[in-house]
Amino acid sequence: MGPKSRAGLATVAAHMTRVFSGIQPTGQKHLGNYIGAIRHYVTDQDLGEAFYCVVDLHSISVAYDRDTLAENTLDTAATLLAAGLEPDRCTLFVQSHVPAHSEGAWLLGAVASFGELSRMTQFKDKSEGRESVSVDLFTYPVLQAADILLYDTDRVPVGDDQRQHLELARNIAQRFNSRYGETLRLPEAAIPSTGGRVMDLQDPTRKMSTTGGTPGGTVLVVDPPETVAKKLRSAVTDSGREVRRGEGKEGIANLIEIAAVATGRSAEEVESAYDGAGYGQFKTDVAEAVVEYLRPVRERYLELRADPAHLQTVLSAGAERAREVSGATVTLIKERMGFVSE
Ligand code: AQP
Repeated sequence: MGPKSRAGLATVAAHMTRVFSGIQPTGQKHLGNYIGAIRHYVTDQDLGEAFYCVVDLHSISVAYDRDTLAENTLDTAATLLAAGLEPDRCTLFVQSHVPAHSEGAWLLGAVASFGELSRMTQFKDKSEGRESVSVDLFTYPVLQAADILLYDTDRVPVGDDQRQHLELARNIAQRFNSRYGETLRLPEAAIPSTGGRVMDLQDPTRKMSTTGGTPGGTVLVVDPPETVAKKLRSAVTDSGREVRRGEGKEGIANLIEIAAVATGRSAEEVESAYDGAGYGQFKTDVAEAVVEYLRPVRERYLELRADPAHLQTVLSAGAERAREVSGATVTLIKERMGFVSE
């Protein structure tokens, strides 16, 4: 977007690198969320201006429990703060507190096609075999595009499973710009090369997941240390002995990547360190490394969770800043689309 297209919008006139990512309040977050996304939110806080959103509107696209939605939202916000997000270095907010997201989704829906939404693999996976599928599940990627595009986002730290949705957000922005004039910035997905897709420990052919994973194969960020260790020690591997990635070794490859992240090494360094060591020792060491990796996050999480008033204060300040930025973009989008101004 050229600077001219933003003339008059003081809040976004001086563009600095914008980071945006969203995370669902679907219960406790898991090690995949942490390694694939959350830890990058923390490092990306200082790239420019970062916005992180607990996407509660997304979470109602599948069956959910209204009695736990609010608490789960606070749990997720507390997990992000416990991981190292700092309210004076980033904007943390709840999606439903910022109406521009829903409005933006409706407006951008005008340039999204039924055909492209039908091709989204997440929609296919989550709707398959269900008798009733919500409209929100189908239009989920348009809301996600609005989330991202309303913040003039350059960079979106996400796990590998979000690649297709990010591509769609770029296509929507491109189509909008060619139809209505240069308006929306094209975001880039920032997907980690190690840990971008953490696999389920009991079924390493599928990703660790909140809704589709096995309980024993899903390590929660706030699991007690003994539970974390047990889940990792019982991870399914194969009948071989070599701590190497390769054909038919999905379980070991997954543990190698997890170990690499937890100990700050490359996957190759982990492989060399365990040359000839066998799986037993390796699994014990990975379990210990992950326990230590998550320990400070869990401790801080428990402190934060004991102070809901503090969480609410952080989230209301975040929503205020988010409303300012996203509201300006919605105003511009409407102007470009030809709506009468107030
Ligand atoms: N297994 C994973 N490995 C790496 N990254 C992952 N992410 C999710 N699973 C993995 C990334 O975590 C961020 C938040 O995802 P979300 O908002 O979709 O949260 P969720 O619903 O709890 O995540 P799941 O487990 O993916 O839920 P399901 O499978 O039930 O929909 C995103 O950046 C995502 O890429």
